[in-house]
Amino acid sequence: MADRRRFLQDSVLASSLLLAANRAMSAPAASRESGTKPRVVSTWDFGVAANQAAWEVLAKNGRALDAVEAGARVPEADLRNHSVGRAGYPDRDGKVTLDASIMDEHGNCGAVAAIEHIAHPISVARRVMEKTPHVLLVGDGALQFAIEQGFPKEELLTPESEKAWHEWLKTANYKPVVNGEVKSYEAARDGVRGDARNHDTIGMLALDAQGNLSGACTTSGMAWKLHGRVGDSPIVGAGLYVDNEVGAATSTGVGEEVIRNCGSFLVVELMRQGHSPQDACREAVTRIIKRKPSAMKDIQVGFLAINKRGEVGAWAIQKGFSYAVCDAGRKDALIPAQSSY
Ligand code: SD4
Repeated sequence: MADRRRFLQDSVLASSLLLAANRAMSAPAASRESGTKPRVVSTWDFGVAANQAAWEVLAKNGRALDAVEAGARVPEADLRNHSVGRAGYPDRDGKVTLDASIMDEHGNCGAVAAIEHIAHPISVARRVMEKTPHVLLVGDGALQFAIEQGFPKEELLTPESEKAWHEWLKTANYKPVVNGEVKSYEAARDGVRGDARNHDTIGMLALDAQGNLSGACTTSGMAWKLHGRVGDSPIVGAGLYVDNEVGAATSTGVGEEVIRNCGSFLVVELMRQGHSPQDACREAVTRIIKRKPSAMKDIQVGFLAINKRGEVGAWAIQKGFSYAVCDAGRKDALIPAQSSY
């Protein structure tokens, strides 16, 4: 049974990668290398739908900050997605805890970590940025703030996620799985139940018509994590960083490795030194690999970056990471990222 399930999952992965490759091949080469504005980019295949919501803001000369918030809310509300927002897989105690961060063109930033019962943590992160003198609120304090701000307190654990958690409890074996996002999301979309491999994040970066950059990152983090575990996504400089003079970067994958290396900050600093977005992402991945080369076969980390000119690049440790690009020329490009292995 387990073998059959694995076979199905691998088949789904193979077809989704093929689809991604085909779509990428039909995308104009210019959409990857040459800069343009406005433009929005985001991680993984569900980034395509998220980008559409962001584009509605950008196309009306809206602000990049509004665009990334609108875009990030799409997977947060998507019940097929078990790794962002509502329906996210819980921690090992059965609690859905969410992480999110947002950053604007002025260097303002806000974040929430391990927040429960709030379906749109990205919007709470924005309130932290705009309504408090702080950058990061966590746990109960973040929930209390969200409720004070008028966000509804909700049950985020769906029956499907709860069932998956009970399945996981049978072995209670915690191990992050490379590219769990693709397998589970595609499986969910095709009506096959997702499984314990799920973990994932949307990181979104936008350059608006005024030439300003903003970014957003939101996730339920690693499925079956220890209660209280916080990943890279709400840590400014790790899962997200924006410098309006240079560019912006975001990450997905095993957050511990990204935090250790100040990943997104590093990518932006490398762009400041003259690296293209893709080279900057590759160098940041290389640093991660160098620290623990022997562990890398089981780890995925992917970076996505955009510079001030609107040029885009990405790099991952393993094959399988993809990113979505949306601009006036092409709204639904999904591009397989290059990888070190
Ligand atoms: C985390 N980086 O919590 C997130 C999870 C993720 O693909 O992106 N997984 O560590």
